[in-house]
Amino acid sequence: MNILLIYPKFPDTFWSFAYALRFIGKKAALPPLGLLTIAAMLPEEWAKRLVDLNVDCLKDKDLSWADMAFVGGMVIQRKSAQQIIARCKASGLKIVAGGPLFTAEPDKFTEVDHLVLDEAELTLPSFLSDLQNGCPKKVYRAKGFCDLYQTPIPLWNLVRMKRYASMSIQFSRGCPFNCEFCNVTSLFGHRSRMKTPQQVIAELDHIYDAGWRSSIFFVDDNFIGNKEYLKTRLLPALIEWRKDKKGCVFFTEASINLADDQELLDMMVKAGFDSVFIGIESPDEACLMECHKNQNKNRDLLQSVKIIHRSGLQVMGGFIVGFDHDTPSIFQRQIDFIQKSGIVAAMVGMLQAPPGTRLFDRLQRENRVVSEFSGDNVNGTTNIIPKMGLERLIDGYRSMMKQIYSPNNFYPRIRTVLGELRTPDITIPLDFQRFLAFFRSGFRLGVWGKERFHYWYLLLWTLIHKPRLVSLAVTLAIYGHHYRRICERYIL
Ligand code: B12
Repeated sequence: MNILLIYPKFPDTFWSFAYALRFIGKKAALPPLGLLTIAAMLPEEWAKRLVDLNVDCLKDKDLSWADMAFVGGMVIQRKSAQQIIARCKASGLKIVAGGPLFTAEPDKFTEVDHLVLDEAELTLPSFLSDLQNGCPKKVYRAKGFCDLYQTPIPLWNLVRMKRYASMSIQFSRGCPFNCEFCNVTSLFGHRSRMKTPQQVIAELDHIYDAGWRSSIFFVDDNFIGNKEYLKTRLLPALIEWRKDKKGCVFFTEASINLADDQELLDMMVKAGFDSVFIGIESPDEACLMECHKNQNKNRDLLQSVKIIHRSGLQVMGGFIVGFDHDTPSIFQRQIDFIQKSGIVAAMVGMLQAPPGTRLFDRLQRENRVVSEFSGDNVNGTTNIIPKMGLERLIDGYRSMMKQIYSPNNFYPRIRTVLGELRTPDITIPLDFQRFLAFFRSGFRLGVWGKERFHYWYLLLWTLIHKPRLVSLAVTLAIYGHHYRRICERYIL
């Protein structure tokens, strides 16, 4: 059997980092970990090829080589997935599809031969055995969630690592919290299901042995879902692992209660983590109450961010406007919070209701869900009727985006975070690509860019105050360029 694994193209969005990747000569941010994991679950004797449309083209000769196509992806890749399916159909190829897009919208893909949905650890074995017996079904669904002990090491040899900015590893799935707008608990459950430290180390060894020294994303829904296990099992193993290793800086996603545990923060930094994405959502207590973001309530959110920065982790933050309790003053309050926090990568979205969330159910009961969920919560659209009125929300959102990414606000935030961050001991070795990125940014931002004054002032400031963070300063300046371009093209 020849299996072609195909990953659809992402549109340009805040998260694609398309405009930033050009500086470092990379084509995509991350490899398709879901498909690589699936590949490892298929019979060893089957030949496998991966075509990730974010770094490759899908050629006719790939299609004619294959006996079957396996397609994965998320809702935001819907359009590209539909095109891939049409091409596979036209060349008479049987299609197996799974992953978040198809699990969320199976009814929209009637032309797919086999929809192997939910977690593949639970559904793929039945499909494979039915296939062997000559009676594969159209749809495979699972009840409940799998045990991650069964998850194999992704087939990393299918990927050309050099084309990506980061590699990825999944330690856990699920989140103990229950935010109203988030679909993580319905997709992955309330309990954090974890791999053993041995599994994680084996995955890291594969990536390291393939020559990778740059960043690695722990793609967990909430990395600190089980703090005890982290402190006693995983982090000690990671600290031990990196003793004889170079580079490989980690980043992940976690909840704000990370700030309450200094021991955990110190261990994460020692293990090589340098940044963390956190859902801050809103500085307004009534909004946090409304969306059941209990972990963010009754705390000084600014102070929590500062604690994390001072411990050595840069905070990237998610923010939402358009809650029922939001009044027009929210936009300025969010801007003030973001500026004071020094959160450079501030991903601000308008409240959206993804199907499967409690928010979706509530707003549907109130007849306030008006269109399909776009799959992207940072694109200046929403599928709901906001209480403050759609026009007012869009206007406020646009003006907020314009302000937070304008060089006048963006560059001071970089200086705030650099000033607060504890200088890391573990860094990515400087390679030719990153060296080149420095010159490209000097030219693009420092000569051509409207921000040229801010750019050189930042470099000078960093050289004086935090010389070991110059490379981070350049990286953050490049992010700013990406955010501004996306804003200009799609939001403003
Ligand atoms: C890493 C990640 C990203 C990376 C993408 C990297 C990449 N190249 O894929 C980044 C950071 C760029 C990203 C961005 C976004 N993401 Co994202 N992301 C994740 C995250 C945290 C991990 C994905 C992962 O690697 N999982 C590990 C693998 C092993 O799991 P998996 O992919 O689900 O695969 C399993 C099954 O789904 C299945 N499977 C997968 N593929 C296939 C294929 C076949 C044929 C079969 C049979 C089975 C199968 O088997 C696997 C093993 O069980 C998930 C949350 C999560 N826990 O999965 C969200 C998630 C996928 N992201 C999501 C979203 C919404 C986004 C954004 C749109 C965010 C936003 N701002 O709105 C952006 C859009 C991206 C863009 N470029 O514009 C949603 C998708 C929802 C959906 N139904 O589509 C998720 C589920 C998070 C959530 N809470 O809802 N994301």
